[in-house]
Order: sequence, then structure tokens, then C-alpha cells
Amino acid sequence: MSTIALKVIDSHAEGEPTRVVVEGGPDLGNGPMSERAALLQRDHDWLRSSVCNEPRGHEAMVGALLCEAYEADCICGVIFFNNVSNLNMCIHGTIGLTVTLAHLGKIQIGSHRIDTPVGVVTATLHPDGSVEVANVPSRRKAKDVSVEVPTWGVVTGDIAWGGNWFFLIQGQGPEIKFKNLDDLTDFTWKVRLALEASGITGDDGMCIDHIETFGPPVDPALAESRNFVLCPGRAYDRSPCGTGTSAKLACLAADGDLAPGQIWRQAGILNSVFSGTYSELPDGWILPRVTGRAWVTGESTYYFHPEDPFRFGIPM
Ligand code: PYC
Repeated sequence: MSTIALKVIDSHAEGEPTRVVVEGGPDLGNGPMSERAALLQRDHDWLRSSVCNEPRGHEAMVGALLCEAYEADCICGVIFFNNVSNLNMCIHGTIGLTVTLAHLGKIQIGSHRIDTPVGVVTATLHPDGSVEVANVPSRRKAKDVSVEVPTWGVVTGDIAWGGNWFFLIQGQGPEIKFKNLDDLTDFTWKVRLALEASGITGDDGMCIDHIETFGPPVDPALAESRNFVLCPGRAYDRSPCGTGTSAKLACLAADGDLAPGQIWRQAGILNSVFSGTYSELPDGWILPRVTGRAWVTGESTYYFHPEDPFRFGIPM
């Protein structure tokens, strides 16, 4: 017989899945979300692995542990994680969490503050079901950084923070087409390893664990650009990646290529779109707002049979 049971609700935002743990998670106390995220990773990594890894999950699954908030006036706190580790912030996951909370009857149309390990974000559920996320402050750290990438040669990109660290590459590597998935994965994964090997990091030595390449949109009437985003566990983002779109907005703002309030529509590899705008903050920082849609796809209860060797997931 199972001693623990988890209740989860699944959704996807523009193709990328989110699995919100709504009951049965570990007690992480009531400290700041960053401390609780560290505790989750150190002492309760079974939760991440059970939710995201096979046999229940798959490489693209992003988990979200619903918590009580620490910061004032927030409706909840959340810790995101994926097939390999915690995630700092996740916009598609916040969009998924928002429609999940609406599905549970916990929120109505309007704006809701959500506490995350990297700061408070505000999710606005619109009457048409779309969700706008006012993200944490974002900025470009460095422009035109070059790195030698085995097989692919010298690759040049920008480093930016959008709630996660990104390396943003424009117009190099394989053409952004679904049929090029294997080559895009190989290219971006080798870029990631080359950055690590060269000691190129975000602030405080943080790993640049998201690699994003950009090309022209399929239909310029629907988007300004199309991207491919490789996530930390070598899975590609099925959505256009909201923190990646925030990092892109930071680069566009720094280059003077997008005015505050002007809309940028970022298509992803599946041609689904997030739209983004920003407002300026002091010292070169911006506040990105990213809008997308999500749908609840199912609810489950997970059981953990003591004789099941893979009850906590197949380790990656
Ligand atoms: O939408 O921010 C995002 C995200 C991060 C990783 C996967 N999706």
C-alpha cells in the first residue's frame, strides 16, 4: 500500500506542459521561497523526480509545487522544477498555474501576485482566458560573446537574465524548423557545454542553462521572430519560453530595437506565440510582461507502492 499520495493537475501553455502539485508535497516550513526551493532540492528531490521523470513524466515536463506565500499580498508561492533540477522562474509554468488555480475555483479574472524563489510576479487572468505575467526585472548582461563550439565553430550571442540565464543566438546554427529538431538540439547543447567549459556564466557564477536561437517567423503577420529554446535537461521548450522571451525583450531594449510598450510576438518551434512588452526600470533593467494561453488537460493522484523500484521516477 502506498504511504504517500500526491494530487497533481496538468496543463500546457502553448504546447509546453506544467504539472502542479496541489496536495501531498513535503513540508518545507514557511521561510522565503528561495530557502524553501533550496530545501526541496537538498532534502526532497524525490518529488521532482517522481513528478517529472518517467514513468509518470517525460523530458519536457515542468513541475510546480504549490505553496503558501512568504511575501505579503500573494495568493500563493510556487517552486518550479524540471527533469534535472529546480528552475528559478518559469513563465509558461506561471500561465499554467494560473489556469489551474482558476480551474480549482481559487482565483477569478484579475491580477494575482505569486511568490517565486527569484521574486514576486503578477499573473493577470484576462476574460478571454489568456494570462499576462509581469515577470521579475530582467536585463542583458553582455552583448556579442563568442565561444568556440565543437563541430559548429565560433558562435556569438548575448547573455541575458529573464528569470533564468539565457544565451541568445541570432541567425547561426541550423534553420529553425521542426524537422531540424535533432540538429537544433545538438547545436544548442554543444553551445551550452562550450559556455560551461569556457567559464562563461551569468551573475555570481550562475550557469547559463538555457540556450535560445532565433530566426525569421514562418508568418510575419503573426510573429516577429521564431525561436528554439533548449532547457537545462536537454529537452526543447515546446512553447516560445516566457523567461526566454523576457531575455529577448531585454536585448531588444538594450539595442534600442523595441520601444517600451511596443509588442513583440515571439513564435516558438511549434509556431505557437507569446507576446511581450516591457517598461523601463533604472540602471538598464526592464520589467517584461509576457502573455500566452494555457489549458488544463487532466488531474491525477499518484501512488507510491513500497515495492515499486521506480516509484520516485527513473533517475536521469
Ligand atoms: O516559459 O519561462 C518559461 C520556461 C522556462 C523553461 C521552460 N519554460
